[in-house]
Amino acid sequence: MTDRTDAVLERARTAGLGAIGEKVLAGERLTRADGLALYHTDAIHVLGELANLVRERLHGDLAYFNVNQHVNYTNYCNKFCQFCSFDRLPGQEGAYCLTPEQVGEKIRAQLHEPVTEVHMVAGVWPKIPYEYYLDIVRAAKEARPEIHVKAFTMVELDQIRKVAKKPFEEVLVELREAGLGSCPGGGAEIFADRVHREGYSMKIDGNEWLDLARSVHRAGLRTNCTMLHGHIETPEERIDHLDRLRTLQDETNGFQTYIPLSFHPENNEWSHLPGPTALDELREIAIGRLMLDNIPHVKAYWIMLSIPVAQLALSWGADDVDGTVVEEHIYHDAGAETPQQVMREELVQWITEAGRIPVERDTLYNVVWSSDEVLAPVGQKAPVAALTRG
Ligand code: V47
Repeated sequence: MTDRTDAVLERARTAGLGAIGEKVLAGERLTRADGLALYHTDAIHVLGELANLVRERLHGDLAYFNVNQHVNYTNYCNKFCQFCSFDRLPGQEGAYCLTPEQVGEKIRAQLHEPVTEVHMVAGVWPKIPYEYYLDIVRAAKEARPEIHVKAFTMVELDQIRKVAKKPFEEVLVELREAGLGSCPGGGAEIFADRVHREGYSMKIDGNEWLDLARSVHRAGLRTNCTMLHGHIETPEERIDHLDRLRTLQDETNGFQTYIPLSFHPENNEWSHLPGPTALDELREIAIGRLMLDNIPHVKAYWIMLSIPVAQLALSWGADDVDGTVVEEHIYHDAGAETPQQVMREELVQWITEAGRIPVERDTLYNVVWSSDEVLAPVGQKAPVAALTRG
């Protein structure tokens, strides 16, 4: 043990978190009860230090970003989630559904930028035919053949499977043939039935989300995972969510990155709720890093956190900040005040200012560029020290 880890452990003991601190230093798995203790502790800085120890054990000083582009292809949706500010019914003011040609145009409009990923997520609308989903993936690949298409949350995949009227495994093969490369982590919200019933009962529930993710991983596609926090959920429900993600990851090892999503309360049915504070957000990053000992990366999504909080999060457990984004609707409709786009150079600068070594990655964490080629060689997989499990 170094003087530094000794000092952190001492502070953990003083804060009544000695047993948890010892487990963290020994690389032992935290229990649900440990996780709850971390939600209830006032020693928030000790929590951040423990998460930072794990973050540095896994990734040293490296901090990842990518050059990506979001395309929210439609805001038509029939799920009526209480937290959502983005959904519209066809014909309503602001409702839209991009044609495959328009998706292609959006990708072509960024050809002057070194974009390596398109992130496509949207609402769910049953009248959209199966071919449409294949066509928008094909349109993205035609516009920029080398681009990685990260598209469709488990909620969208559930709808695509229904409209395809085919076994899910076949649908996944066809989407991959069209050009799908991996799936984003949204739509998980909070798995607990109580919150599902009160907040988003029209959408797939926690078990269905996990079952779909299991099938996607078995088909050989990597996905991300998320948790939407800061609304009506309790700490117990958050720990239940994290534990269920961790259990599936033990089985499939298919999750690359965990992203805690902060609820934004404007223009939706839950506008009376205050939403999380910056400290709540940092706590969520830290607890995610400590509980999810088998998921390699934790993302501080700057669009949602603000740039200063994302910079801080790089010392609270996060090792990734997402990417350049370009055009984003889900959070901006809900009141996010961050810009819609940052330049690659700005991301490099913020990460450097935060005391970390910027590494541009592709979606699957192959190194595209690094300010320290010795630590993160270009063309190779991002170096991750052995996870406790997974
Ligand atoms: O599923 C919707 C959330 C998610 C609000 O995988 C809201 O790399 C806060 O999945 N306040 C979509 N959150 C975004 C998403 C995502 C984002 C960044 C990176 C990745 C990734 C995935 O946004 C939805 C829902 O959980 N959301 N409305 C709101 N008012």
